[in-house]
Amino acid sequence: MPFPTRENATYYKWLCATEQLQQIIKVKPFFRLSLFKSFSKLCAVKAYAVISLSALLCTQASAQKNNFSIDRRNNPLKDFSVTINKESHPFFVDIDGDGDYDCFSGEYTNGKLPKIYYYHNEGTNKNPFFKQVTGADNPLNKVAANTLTLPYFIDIDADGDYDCFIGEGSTGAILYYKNVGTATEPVFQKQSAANNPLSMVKFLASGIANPAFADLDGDGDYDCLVVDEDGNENYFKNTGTSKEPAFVHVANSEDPFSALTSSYKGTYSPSFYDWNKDGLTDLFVNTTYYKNVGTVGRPEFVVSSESQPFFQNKPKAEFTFTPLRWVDINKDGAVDVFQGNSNGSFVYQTLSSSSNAIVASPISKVQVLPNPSKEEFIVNLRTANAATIVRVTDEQGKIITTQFVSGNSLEFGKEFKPGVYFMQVMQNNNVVYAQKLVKE
Ligand SMILES: [Ca+2]
Ligand SMILES: [Ca+2]
Ligand SMILES: [Ca+2]
Ligand SMILES: [Ca+2]
Repeated sequence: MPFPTRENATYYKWLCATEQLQQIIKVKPFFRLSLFKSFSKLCAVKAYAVISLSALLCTQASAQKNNFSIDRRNNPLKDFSVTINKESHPFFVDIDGDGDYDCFSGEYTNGKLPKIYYYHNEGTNKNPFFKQVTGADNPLNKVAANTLTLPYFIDIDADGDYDCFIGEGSTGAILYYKNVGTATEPVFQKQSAANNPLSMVKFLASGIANPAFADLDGDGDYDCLVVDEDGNENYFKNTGTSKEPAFVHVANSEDPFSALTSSYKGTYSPSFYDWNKDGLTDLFVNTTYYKNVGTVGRPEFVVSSESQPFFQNKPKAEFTFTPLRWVDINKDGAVDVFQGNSNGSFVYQTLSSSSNAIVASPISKVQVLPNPSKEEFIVNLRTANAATIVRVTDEQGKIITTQFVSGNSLEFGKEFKPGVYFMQVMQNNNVVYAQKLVKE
């Protein structure tokens, strides 16, 4: 029997067995069942209950383990480094829509023209196997940028394919390469300033623009944080729509990053990831964890030691821009992190426990079936009330759907693209349950 977790079959067998027993009791008096049937039903419930309870306890206990360690042996990019051998800047995205992460990397070239490297995943989402693709088969082969490339992929115009922003060195600008191809066959086209929603970013004095995107105000479009080389954190709020972004530099009390500004020079690299799975995206600056203690519409980031993750790799040198790249590269349910490195290689860190499972305030009466799903997800909520909301975000925290639950169950997700999603059940603006969903 596989080791049971909340997300595998055993747990649901228990739920199903309990359900069946309740149905049987409801529709006919229990004594009418044969002695054998009653006994076997009770045994099934008991067995799965014991297994599931221990699974829950194990999950809870192992979720306390927050140590990442460098895993050289299983590093799927261990054989690669950027050619210039200075500062790799990886980003993971399923650029060909086949369900596994592919990797692009920028580099630092100290004056020469930096490239974007493409490592195509020819393995699977469970067994990644990267192969470098060069020449015209690399969709970002023709990128022209100054001295440093920091690629960041996001579907900024909500047309179903990933577009690419590139933080550039020297000018401190952000270039925009729109994907004019498709979700399976990308074609990137550099956009003029007039068509680049972040053309106002020009940190000339600093010479670096290091972007990270997340929906920070919960209105369904991506907002952007850009950190410059001096450690200034600049908030660009998206005042447009998910299809037509319009970024506005916000530097007043509405800026959730104003208190985090630091004059420390060098290695400030932001990434967003909902580490504690409470439905609010958290911020990492390099490896420092800033927990989001705000609300969906108004984030507030504070340094937190509660459930803080620890990393083995820390940026060593100044001027090394190594944001954490959060991906579950082998779909084992635990998030992995990649970072660039000052020698051009890629650092891979995994959780020492394989269960960064989603256990934020678990309530026992939520059931999602099937998961993984090829079609829709059905969530059963026996504690739903009029104010129960199911919200689904993508891995970058962008809200994909928000739905009120009428009755005790809800069907959604048929139109989701293959990938990983997070479902949050919210009551009175609090996340009362969170679970990872996998669409196949
Ligand atoms: Ca892929
Ligand atoms: Ca797009
Ligand atoms: Ca937004
Ligand atoms: Ca969070």
